[in-house]
Parts: sequence; C-alpha cells; structure tokens
Amino acid sequence: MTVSGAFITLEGIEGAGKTTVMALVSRLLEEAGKPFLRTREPGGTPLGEALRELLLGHRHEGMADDTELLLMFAARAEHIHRKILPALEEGHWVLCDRFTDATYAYQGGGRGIDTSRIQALESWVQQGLQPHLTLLLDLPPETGLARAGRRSAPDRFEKETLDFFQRVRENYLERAAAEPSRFRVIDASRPLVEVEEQVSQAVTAFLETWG
Ligand code: Z5A
Repeated sequence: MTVSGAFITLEGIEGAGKTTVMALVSRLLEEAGKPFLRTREPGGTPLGEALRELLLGHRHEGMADDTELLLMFAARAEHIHRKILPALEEGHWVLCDRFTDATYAYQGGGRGIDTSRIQALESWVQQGLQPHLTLLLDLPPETGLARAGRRSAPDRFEKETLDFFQRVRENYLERAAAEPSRFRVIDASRPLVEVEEQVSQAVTAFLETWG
C-alpha cells in the first residue's frame, strides 16, 4: 500500500468535544492547503451508516458483545476499502472521527472483550493501515456525560454507566501511553479556548514534520 496523505483520527469518551475539535482541525488542514476527506466511524459509507444505525439505535438492545465487535469491523472494512484507502492513495489526507482505538476502548475496555480477538480482526481488516496521528480528547466521564446530556435522547452507548466510561477512558490512556509517537493527549476538561490551543499546537507540529 503506497500512501502520501496522512491519516488523522480523533478519539475520546462521550461528550469529549470531538465534533467541536473536528471543525478546528478541518480549518487547519484547509489553511495548510491539504486536500482532505472528513469522515467518521462507525459509518462513512452507505453500508457503514446503515450499520451505525443498527449499532447505535435501540432496536437491538440485547445485541451480543461479539456481534457488536464484528459489526464495528464490518463497517470499518467497507470504510477502508471504499473511502479511506482510495483517498490516501490519491494523496488526500483523511480526518476520521473515531477508528480502531475506539474498538479497543469500548468493546475491549468497556465490554471486556479479550484484546487478542480485537487484534486478530484489526490485523485482518486493516492489513497494516494505522493512523499517523491520533488526538485523544481526555476528560473525566462525569464531565463528558454532563456535556453530552445537554443534547438529544441517548443512543445505545450513551446509556451505559459511569463505570463503563471510566474503563473506556482508562483503556484509551493506556493505549496513548503505549504509543506516544502517534498519540497526542489533549486535556479536554479545560475551557474550549484552551482545548483549541492544545489541538492547534499538536496539529501544527504534525504538519511541520509531515511536510
Ligand atoms: N463506538 C464503539 O463502541 N466502537 C467503535 O469501534 C467505534 C465507535 C468506532 C458513536 O460515536 C458511538 O460508537 C460511541 C462509541 C461507539 N458511543 N459513545 N459514547 P460518536 O463519536 O458518533 O458519538 P459520541 O462519542 O457520542 O460523540 P459525541 O456525543 O458527538 O461527542 P463529541 O463529538 O465528543 O462532543 P461534542 O458534540 O463536540 O461536545 C459535546 C458538548 O460539549 C457540546 O454541547 C459542546 O458544545 C460542548 N463542549 C465541547 N467542548 C467543550 C469544552 N471544552 N468546554 C465546555 N463545553 C464543551
């Protein structure tokens, strides 16, 4: 696989501010003259968006954890083949709201699925594809849930307990500590203006190294 664009992902627990930060990163890439694809997981393709509805909606409340895991990777396979790889191969950058770190955090940390099973699917589906930069918006779950609670009706994940989101957060932080060259941990508990400053610095530094 030959790629010349960079692959950037945004991660964090519920209400961390990914949607807000996505707009800022998009603006920074535009200003730097980088053509880019803005996308999200689960979703990003017609089939992926249909799977997203099944995963987040309430029609299948009792979905088995393995089913949830496999649907996440089914959506991802479609996303990689139809959108992500073609964009990178054309030299475009890809800015994605969540990717496989979310699977480790939610299905691994949150649901308790064994890491080795996630690794097996990751290696099969991604064939070595990994983000070049991951911005992890970190904050206590209490703060994220309070922010998110101001919005519309909760989806299937948003109904989970504080303990669940605490495990998700811990898993994210462990992954960030294990791969410091890829991750930038942003203190998302700070006021928006300070969060944006941290993100600007991280993305500007990355743009300088990528060229
Ligand atoms: N999921 C999974 O389980 N496994 C996987 O492999 C993948 C996903 C890929 C959908 O994700 C669900 O899929 C997700 C995990 C699961 N479920 N959960 N939870 P999603 O990314 O589409 O949904 P989300 O996490 O619920 O994102 P969100 O709710 O859109 O949150 P956000 O984008 O991070 O937050 P926001 O909308 O930008 O901000 C929330 C509010 O806080 C909003 O009113 C902002 O104005 C406000 N805000 C933002 N920043 C600040 C600061 N700094 N101060 C004060 N207020 C702020």
